[in-house]
Amino acid sequence: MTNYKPSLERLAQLITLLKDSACRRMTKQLLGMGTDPTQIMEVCQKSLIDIGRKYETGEYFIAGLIMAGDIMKQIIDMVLPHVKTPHKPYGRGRILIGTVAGDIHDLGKNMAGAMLTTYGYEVRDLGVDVRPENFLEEAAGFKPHLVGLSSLMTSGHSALTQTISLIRQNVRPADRPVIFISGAMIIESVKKRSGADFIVNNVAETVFLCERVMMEIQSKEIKPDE
Ligand code: B12
Repeated sequence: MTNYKPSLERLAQLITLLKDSACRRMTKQLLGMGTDPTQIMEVCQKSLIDIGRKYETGEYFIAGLIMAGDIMKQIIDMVLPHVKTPHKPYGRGRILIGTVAGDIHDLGKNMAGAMLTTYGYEVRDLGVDVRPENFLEEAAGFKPHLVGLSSLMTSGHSALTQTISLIRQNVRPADRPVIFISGAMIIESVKKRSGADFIVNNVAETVFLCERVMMEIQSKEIKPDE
């Protein structure tokens, strides 16, 4: 078998070809060379989008999606211990996450949740196929600073809207969390319609948004003469 030089491009090809053991080997080599773990995660995300297209065009079947999910999980498990946080987080932010009703995709959510935990956030993950009422119940009890809703299918957009309006209507304004949404089919018009505050497209953006929100909250809590 040809021996390729380890590279992110080659990893992307291997993921798209669903070569699981080669993916593990390549990830190990890349990490050994000091490759930034978030770059590896971005490659995974892009390759999974390609795999999704192959599924759409009939080149891959559902088994391909399942294998892709499995490869992705293995890579995430290898990569996470290598993530270094650049500084102390802005306070210990509380973040509630979950995949909306009718949707069982969880790789992106898990990856984002694990990354935020690594950054020092208190993450409560409600899992997949979460009904709007469950999000509300947890939002009322856990009092998160941020709520992250994952939805990968167009059919999940109404669940996003329902979840957000239920939280907005029932959580008192002082405890109002910042709500962000994420997933393959999320575009600006979905954000507008659902009433979400932000869209995030990848782990780096998610961490950046949470840091920004916590920094703003903290600066309001600290009085100028303290
Ligand atoms: C892997 C996969 C699966 C796996 C999921 C395994 C798992 N444990 O998650 C399995 C095989 C189970 C699956 C099933 C199905 N799938 Co699927 N799947 C995919 C695929 C290829 C990749 C998704 C993925 O994991 N991406 C990688 C992650 C890292 O990216 P991400 O989710 O976008 O997350 C990133 C950011 O958005 C952000 N983020 C994401 N979520 C969150 C959440 C929070 C809280 C935060 C903070 C951040 C954050 O951080 C992440 C990292 O950067 C996509 C293709 C695509 N374009 O996405 C199709 C795709 C989503 N699936 C699709 C479909 C149709 C299905 C099925 C209906 C197929 C079927 N006939 O049964 C079922 C749905 C079952 C259900 N009810 O949910 C369609 C949806 C199309 C549409 N218009 O709605 C897609 C787009 C494929 C396609 N192009 O047709 N699928």
